Amino acid sequence: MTHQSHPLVQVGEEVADALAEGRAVVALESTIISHGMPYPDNVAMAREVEGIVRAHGAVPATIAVLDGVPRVGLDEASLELLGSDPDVAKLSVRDLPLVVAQRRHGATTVAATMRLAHLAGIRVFVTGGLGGVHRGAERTFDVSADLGELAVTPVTVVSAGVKSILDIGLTLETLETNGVPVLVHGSDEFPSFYSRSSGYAAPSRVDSAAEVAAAMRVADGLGLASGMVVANPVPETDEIPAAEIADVIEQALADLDARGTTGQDVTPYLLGRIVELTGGASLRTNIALVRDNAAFGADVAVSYAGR
Ligand code: PSU
Ligand code: MN
Repeated sequence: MTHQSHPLVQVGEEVADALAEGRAVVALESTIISHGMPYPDNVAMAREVEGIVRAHGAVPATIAVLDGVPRVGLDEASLELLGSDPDVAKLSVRDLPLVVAQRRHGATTVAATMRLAHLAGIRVFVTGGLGGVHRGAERTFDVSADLGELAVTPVTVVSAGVKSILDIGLTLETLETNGVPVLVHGSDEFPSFYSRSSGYAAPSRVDSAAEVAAAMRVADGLGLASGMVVANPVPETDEIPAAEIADVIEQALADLDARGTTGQDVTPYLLGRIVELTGGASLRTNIALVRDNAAFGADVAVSYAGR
């Protein structure tokens, strides 16, 4: 059975019950499954992350559009479909109207997942990496819709920061302009996904899930429209040092240029190319950091729910 908190959004029963009782719920995105990792590691990751969220006392709510229905909370068969069907579209906010109207499948990006999570009443969302301002954006204008969504939707997004396929400095500036708090967990440096360092200082630092939840409550009290970025650096044992990944990223960007790939295909191409160039090492790091984010994000959701 499913529930409808919004006429267009179907919330699974377990998630709906948890929300109705004020228990902790963690939203999870699906572009990371369909367009961020290869099959079958992607499906295994999606299942495992749901388990970690549960082990930390929260209910997982993976979000996607299936047959044109925005769904919050998916079963195993849906995760398998998202991970293996090549016809699943990458779906950002601007794609929602047509994909829903045409009754197609879509895997939601950070931006679209935030929007649907908010419609369902979910406050905490865990992912791997955020989209941001691409390198060379002064030429291409390629700025992820994730940043626009963070400006207008009050959902806390836990990630391992921003990959250096992006311009990290310009991404942080844009978040500041848009009034989005950026809290780094347990570090004075903003992390760059594969690496704990980025060369950019943490805009602010927290050392516990309770501190994040306290900031969220104040944001609620002030009626802030924006979301919040929580950057959780990859565990030391899993990181690829910045100096090591830098050449790989330069190569991936050069290959992107040579192919002339633009638009929504840019990020999936770069993620896939980096996995190839590192012989799978980047995928292991990617999975490890999502696990760690799921644990911390669930702790944040539990702390926030226990207010
Ligand atoms: N960054 C990653 N892994 C990802 C993505 C970004 O390290 O899987 C995905 C997320 O779904 C994010 C989207 O919202 O890519 C951003 O795409 P774009 O740059 O086209 O906005
Ligand atoms: Mn883009």
